[in-house]
Amino acid sequence: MIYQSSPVIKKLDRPVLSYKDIPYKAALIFNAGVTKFNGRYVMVFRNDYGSMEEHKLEGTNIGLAYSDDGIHWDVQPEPCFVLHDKEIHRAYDPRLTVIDGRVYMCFAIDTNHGLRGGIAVTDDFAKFEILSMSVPDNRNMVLFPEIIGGYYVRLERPMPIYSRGRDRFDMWTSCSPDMRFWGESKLVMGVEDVPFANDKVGPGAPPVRTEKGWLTTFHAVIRDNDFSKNGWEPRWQKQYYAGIMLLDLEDPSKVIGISKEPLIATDQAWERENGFRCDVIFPGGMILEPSGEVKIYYGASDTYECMASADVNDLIKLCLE
Ligand code: BMA
Repeated sequence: MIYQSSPVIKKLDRPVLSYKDIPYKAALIFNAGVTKFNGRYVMVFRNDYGSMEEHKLEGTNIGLAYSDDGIHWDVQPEPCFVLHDKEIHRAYDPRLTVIDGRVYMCFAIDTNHGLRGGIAVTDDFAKFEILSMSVPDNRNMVLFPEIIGGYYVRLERPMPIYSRGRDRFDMWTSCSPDMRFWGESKLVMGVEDVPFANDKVGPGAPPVRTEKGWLTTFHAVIRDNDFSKNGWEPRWQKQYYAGIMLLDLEDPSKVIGISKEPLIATDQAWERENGFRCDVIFPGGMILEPSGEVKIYYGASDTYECMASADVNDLIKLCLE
């Protein structure tokens, strides 16, 4: 990768979850959502199942795991969420936010008529009620954990065609009185605002409240036509980094500060080698512990789920420098 992880980041010496930990058919385990619920850590993770050896994928489901420390995970015997019918191919990249004691899950959906973003609610991870599904060309939705100014608020990444044939996707907010009807959309951050992106920027993990503002990760993508084979596919020309930013507590469409350099890059062997798409960091979970430690969960190379930690004040400093 062009950049390295920030010195404030401490990575674990192994992924927190990989296909070897899954008691059912599994291959690529990544892009998980994580939260604390009823006294435990909960993770929902993307499982693109198939054969690691043959580099063949057959389908996608969303698995469930619990943990007492956020590091060692107890994977449940069955996937917890699958969407598949004549219209819908799959749901993936789940994000979790607890609001008023209920767990909301945002996810991306591939359909015959485009990519959509969905929101479901659950109280037990056994039954999910789908509350909304967007029109096509929007995804990477994450919900704020509080009602702000009377509304639920989400970050999202629509996929407009203004860039004429090239990806150039930016981060937006929308709000809703009921999780079903979404509007009042505002641009939060464009690709041009991030020094380590030339292709797209989008939400990462659901934001956490700090005294200085909403602290939130994002993904930032550099595309370079000179990059060639780097993973299972003949060509993979993008590098995905995690960045960190602060948003205004009362109006989260207002940016207070954005890190000038990436927060997390791939630098460990299991993040860089033999992955489906190497050089991809995709943050999806963030937990602020009472001690000030921030646990950040991210998919690495679209193959493993990993965790890193940092001190909340160091993260805030990176946004304000
Ligand atoms: C994005 C999404 C993510 C994935 C990333 C890198 O567009 O599909 O699920 O991690 O690409 O492949």
